[in-house]
Amino acid sequence: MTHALWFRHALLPTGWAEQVRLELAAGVITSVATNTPPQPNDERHAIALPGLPNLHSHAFQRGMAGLAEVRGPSADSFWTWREVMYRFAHRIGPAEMQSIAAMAFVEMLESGFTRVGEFHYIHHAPDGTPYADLAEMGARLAAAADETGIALTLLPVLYHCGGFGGQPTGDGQRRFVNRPDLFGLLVSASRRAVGFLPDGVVGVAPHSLRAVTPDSLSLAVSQAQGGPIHIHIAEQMREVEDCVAWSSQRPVDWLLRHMPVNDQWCLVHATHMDRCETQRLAHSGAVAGLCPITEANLGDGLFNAGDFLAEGGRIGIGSDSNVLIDAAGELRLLEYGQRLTHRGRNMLAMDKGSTGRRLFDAALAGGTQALGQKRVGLVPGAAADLFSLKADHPSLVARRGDALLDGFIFAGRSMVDGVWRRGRRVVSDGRHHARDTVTVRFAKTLESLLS
Ligand code: NGQ
Ligand code: ZN
Repeated sequence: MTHALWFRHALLPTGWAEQVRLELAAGVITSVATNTPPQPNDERHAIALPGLPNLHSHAFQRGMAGLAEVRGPSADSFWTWREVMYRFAHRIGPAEMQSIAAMAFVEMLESGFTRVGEFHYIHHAPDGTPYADLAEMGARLAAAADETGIALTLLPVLYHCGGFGGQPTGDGQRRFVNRPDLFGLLVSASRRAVGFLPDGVVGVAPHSLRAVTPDSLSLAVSQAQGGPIHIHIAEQMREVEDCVAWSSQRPVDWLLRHMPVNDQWCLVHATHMDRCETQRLAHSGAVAGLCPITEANLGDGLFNAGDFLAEGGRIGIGSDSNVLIDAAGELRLLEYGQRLTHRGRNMLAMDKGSTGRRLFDAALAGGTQALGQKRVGLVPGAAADLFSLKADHPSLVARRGDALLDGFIFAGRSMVDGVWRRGRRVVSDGRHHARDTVTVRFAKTLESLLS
């Protein structure tokens, strides 16, 4: 079936264009015409942007958003948050996983994300026994993606140590643990689980240098089969210190020396790097997966984005803990963190360029690479994954070109109008078509989990 979308303004890979007509067939863009009037049956909208990739999510954590903001008996930190998170993780069965993930995916689509990378590690039943289908929980993420329409890159996690140097895992980690030599079975089960989704991708995710050994890291990487390889790294100073104590090297330094880090890789957070690590990571071709809202919420520290981008580094954004799902908000906080530390403005823009445009372009390109997509954006051959903005929003009126992106990222809320995934409209007037049913089911799920 062929149909066409027409936009007054659209951001193409070549830049902003006017009166843009996209012809679609079977969910894919077949032609892009500019300076062309709409035809009688075309759907007409104001401003089109390519859908953004959300390169790092733990969907289940959406169910505990706002529930870890109470001070505990000792100094609160990332590590005390992790205890709260583990307790929550232990209550989630397959049905709860699907319900919570669907809620998170609805919100992602409503904010302009059209693909999500699920860094997925709750593999087994609460007592640690594998489900009959090793990838049962991953299959529930795939079902939630199918229900909501978001594109999925599933990243099954290898987790088998509780700290550097092969320390044993704790009881709170029993649902995550797999034998490294059997990790390939989980990856193939994950491929089967995702197989029915249009343009589903499977990669691998050694959880962190804390959770694997050098040998098992190599084993995990060998299962990637050309797909993406994601790892959490250097998020907290304690991890940096423990890594130095174990190897005399900082985490990113260690990884760059011991692994073939290239454009298949995504280093999530990479918050704590010295100058030399920053340069080497930038030159490796890997993506730094930044999650500014979660990194702020967890007290991680600030990524040195200015130096990293100046060295040609690639970045993308992720919603990670899903404490707040907001694509524009991630980009805004990324820039604001730099402004607050360096006491300047327009820190991440190119010379004389728009900050919003730089952030958007970087997150689109980096996220695309990190999630193993081949062709994205408003070009023939790409899936029709895009969103539109409300042209009558007070921060968008009377603007064109990059000023629209600056308005979207810095000056508004609820600006997303429509969202299309593989040409199918899943969000209208800012609301996902399944929002009501997904919300009702999510509320029931939380009633039982929190009671
Ligand atoms: C996670 N999240 O796997 O969900 C982690 C916490 C850990 C973030 N790092 C657990 N943001 O790193 O050990
Ligand atoms: Zn994470």
